[in-house]
Amino acid sequence: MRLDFLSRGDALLLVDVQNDFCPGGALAVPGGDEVIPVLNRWIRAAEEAGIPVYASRDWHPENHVSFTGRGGPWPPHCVRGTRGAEFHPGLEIPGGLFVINKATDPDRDAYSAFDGTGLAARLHRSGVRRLFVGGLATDYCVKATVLDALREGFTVHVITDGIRAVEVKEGDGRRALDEMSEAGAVLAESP
Ligand code: VGL
Ligand code: ZN
Repeated sequence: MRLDFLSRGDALLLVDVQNDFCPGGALAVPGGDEVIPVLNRWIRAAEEAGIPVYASRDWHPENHVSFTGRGGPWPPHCVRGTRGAEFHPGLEIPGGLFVINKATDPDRDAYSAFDGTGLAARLHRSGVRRLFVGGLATDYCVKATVLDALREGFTVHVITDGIRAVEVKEGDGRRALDEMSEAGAVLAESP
């Protein structure tokens, strides 16, 4: 794949490509693992272009407020230090990957990779202006991350073949794409 439009000031941001969001995981996103070969091509392209790769992970304590046991909407998932919280083993993690742990506070959920992580400052400081975003899930953490990135002033490209939706309600994925597009994100399939 030719991705030679990647250049200085760009970064790849992978959202929550973790075992628990893939088939067999605690909060499996339908077809979640299908993003992996797509995102691996982007990782290789980023390495070739010399642009940084960031990867967020949902990193909950075991008593997290989003879990059903505490009245939250989700089954326990991505408990820090467990296999479910690890990046999917098929993801070809590059050397020098920047890892962002999020939703680590037991009493507060955080869908966006920018929420409470210091990511925006880090990206600005590194001279990043444009983000290419893929991962899981379209209608939760990808959407929240993309909307925050736009608010923070980044140009944002959503890799539409590198995301999958939970679809608690049918159409949630489509609606999330519309929302991201209306907010100013560029939606584009991998070339
Ligand atoms: C996510 C539900 C709960 C996500 C995280 O990464 O999209 N979804 N926690
Ligand atoms: Zn979560």
